[in-house]
Amino acid sequence: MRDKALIEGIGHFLRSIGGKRVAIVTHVGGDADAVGAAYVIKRLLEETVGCAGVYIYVPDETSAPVRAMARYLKLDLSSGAIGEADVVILVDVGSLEQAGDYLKEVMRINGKVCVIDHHAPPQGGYPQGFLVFVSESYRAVCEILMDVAQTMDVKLDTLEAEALFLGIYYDTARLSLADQETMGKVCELVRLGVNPSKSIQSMEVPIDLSERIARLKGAMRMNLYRIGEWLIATSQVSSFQTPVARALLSLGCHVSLVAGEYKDGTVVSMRAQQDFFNKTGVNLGRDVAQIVGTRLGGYGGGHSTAARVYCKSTPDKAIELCLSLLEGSLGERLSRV
Ligand SMILES: [Mn+2]
Repeated sequence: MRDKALIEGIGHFLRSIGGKRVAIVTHVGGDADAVGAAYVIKRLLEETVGCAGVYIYVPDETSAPVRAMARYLKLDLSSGAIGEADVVILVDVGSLEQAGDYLKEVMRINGKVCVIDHHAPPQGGYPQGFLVFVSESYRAVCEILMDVAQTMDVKLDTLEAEALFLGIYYDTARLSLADQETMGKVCELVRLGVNPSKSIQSMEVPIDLSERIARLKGAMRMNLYRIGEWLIATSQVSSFQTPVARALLSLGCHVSLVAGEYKDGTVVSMRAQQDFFNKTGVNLGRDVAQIVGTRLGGYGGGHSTAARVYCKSTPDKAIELCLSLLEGSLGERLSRV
């Protein structure tokens, strides 16, 4: 066990909230680790602790693989307001802004807020009164939950083991970042009934044909710019702007801006590599999307590496403003590549 005190702390906390109504909130969009861990926390609270009701909230839009995982686990993801929760558990969030649209409600909750995470806490820490269980020594929150289940003397069933396996598998970049402890845990999960290829298949959903076309057209129409050591790709498609922005990032640029007409205006989806944010401090939500929204008569926001804006403008004008804001933030001129 990497951090016995942390694990016992979480075990005590979970056992202390019997009879309560609990809302579990993941990071924006969710992923296998966040959803897998949330699922097992929900099961522990319902089956072992005896909570009054446990609901899982994934802020903003979920990706197709995350929806497929939830279906596989027969897990209902809640949408809409959190409402009357006695306890909120933030899972795998990394920072408060990752609670997305739920942040306001979380801050206003008239009860306990707890964080269970393996990301470094935000600069300045979490607000006072939050119960924070964070350890960067874990490769995945799902790995934390495995130790918690053991400490609570709970034997995981096959579906729970699969949920934790998927979280560990994807958060370790398909086990390439796994150390001996992680691999030992994976072996234990296999003993509990996980069939790795079957679990992984459950998340690898085929991409819709229209989304494939959008992604490929997005790549064909790409414009590429360079600012210092950073590459910025822009493109325009009439739908699937967000998957196209993600796809361009996976081709190798550091920042992608993908625009399209939407209703009587324009939408721009933007994505950045984590490395870009870490080294430049440029936050797409705060430094680009919010400002574009304000200046072009719409609204925008999001997070450091994922943001979106709606505005009353043409796609060309919106992208032009995004680029000039990036130039301003980075303090350098861009050039066409
Ligand atoms: Mn994680």
